[in-house]
Amino acid sequence: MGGYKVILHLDLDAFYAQVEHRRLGIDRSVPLAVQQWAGLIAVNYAARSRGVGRFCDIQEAKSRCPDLKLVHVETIGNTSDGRMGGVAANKATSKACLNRYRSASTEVLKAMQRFSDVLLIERASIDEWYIDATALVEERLEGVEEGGSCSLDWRESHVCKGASLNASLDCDVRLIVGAKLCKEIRDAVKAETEYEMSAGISHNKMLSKLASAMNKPNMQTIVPSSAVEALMDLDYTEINGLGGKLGEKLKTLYPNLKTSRDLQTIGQEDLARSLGQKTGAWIHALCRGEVDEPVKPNLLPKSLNACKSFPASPIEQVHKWLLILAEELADRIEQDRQDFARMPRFLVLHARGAVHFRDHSSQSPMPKSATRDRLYEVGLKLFEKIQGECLPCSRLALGANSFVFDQKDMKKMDTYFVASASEPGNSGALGKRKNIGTSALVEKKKGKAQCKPFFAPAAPSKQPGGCRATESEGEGSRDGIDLNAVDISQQKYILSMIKGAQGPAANSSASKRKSSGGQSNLGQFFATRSSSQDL
Ligand code: DCP
Repeated sequence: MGGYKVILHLDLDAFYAQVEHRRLGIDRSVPLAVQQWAGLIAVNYAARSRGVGRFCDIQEAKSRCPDLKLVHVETIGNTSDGRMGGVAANKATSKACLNRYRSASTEVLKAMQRFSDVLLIERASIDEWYIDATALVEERLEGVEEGGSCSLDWRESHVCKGASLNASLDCDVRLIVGAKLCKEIRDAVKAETEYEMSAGISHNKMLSKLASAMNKPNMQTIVPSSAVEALMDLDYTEINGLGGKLGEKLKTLYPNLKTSRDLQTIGQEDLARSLGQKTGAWIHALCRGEVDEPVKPNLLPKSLNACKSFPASPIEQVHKWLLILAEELADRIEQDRQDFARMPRFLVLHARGAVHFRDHSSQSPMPKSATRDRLYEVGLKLFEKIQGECLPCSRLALGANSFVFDQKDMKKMDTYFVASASEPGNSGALGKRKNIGTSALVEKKKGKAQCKPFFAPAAPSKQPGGCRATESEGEGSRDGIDLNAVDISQQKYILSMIKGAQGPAANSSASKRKSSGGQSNLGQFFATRSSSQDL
């Protein structure tokens, strides 16, 4: 790697609260919080300024802010006609459903992709994304060299406290251009979806993530390389990847060390001895702000899950929950099929026995038609296999995984890439992206001051500490779903498919899409497969 990457981290502000503001037409100045059972899971900034926080209980929140508007997350359960539907929030009989927020997240992604197909986007969670904007920044700078113009005005961004930008440094110029681009992306998202996001602009993912949280809400912050040394004096558990088990392990190993600067005093060999080569090298770089992890395009969930935790329950209750989960999963599989023209190959049931609190699972091929009733039928058989260890039961999850794309669609994808790669100026895998290395640009500007590029090892493939939880699944769990890293060609393909997607009003919820009967081209395409191709 050479030159200076420009990495953006975009994070929706008080995400679920914004979704509810838009859905219910409530002005943003009204203090609002989203509730799940007895807890608050999202608090808007108007409420935060009145002392309401996510960890307040409802009573305390109401006493601090009597005009607080509380909105419960959507809950689903069996209705009198035996179908799933919106029902009153009752933890004993209904479950939380996050479809609203998933749809909103997809809308934001689509808006970002419509902005430019040169951007490499990695979904970090339901409301945050990393974007590698290096190519687009270089393109803009090339335009300047060819006689065009490019604003070097960064007044719309904050600069990390205590730091300043130097427009004669190649690295800072790239961040300034990246910041302009970032503002344009945020404006495009706002115009299309009404949602506001904060953002961080820096040379790597960890720094841009730290930056995006510095001036919330609806602001963006640049962290230039000159700021890194001073910045890396923070509580190391605030760094993405060190907040979980790995952070705990570090605390046990080095009880006196508190900040990332403290961690810098440990030699790489010592870290490697205690934590293994890869993790040791990664932490050594991380605590210096120098980790260079690629932005990995990953638009597709690796699995779809519906889950519910409940008090220790006998088999009749388990069956009742299984039916609800089957309907939710069937809905998600159908939505996913419409969005991505793929079908899962396996159905997996996880159940937790209430005696030993151990999880057991059982899996089978996905039924040919993934309707609620078929998923329920197969789910019952899967539960039978493990019920000896799982009754009474306290948690149930029904999931779908191992996706296959429609064969014809894969062919379409090949054709798309051949065509795309042969367009003049295209570099093949990246389609329209011009093949401009940053080093070439640096070459041309030899006279200018240079600053240190970020060379460092990539993260260990599985970070023991795990990063911040991704998407809430079901009952407020923050375990999140694993995201499937897809290669550039798949990302490009998906991108080409969703480019023509409808605007926000048309796809603001799964149910709306259903009721309008509006299947995407891909949905129809997949639906017309011959039955021999069915799973
Ligand atoms: N969420 C949840 N359970 C939690 C925390 C969050 O269900 N324990 C949901 C609600 C949030 C969304 O995830 O709106 C995103 O979480 P963030 O931590 O990013 O927080 P917000 O987006 O709400 O606020 P901020 O502006 O501080 O990022």
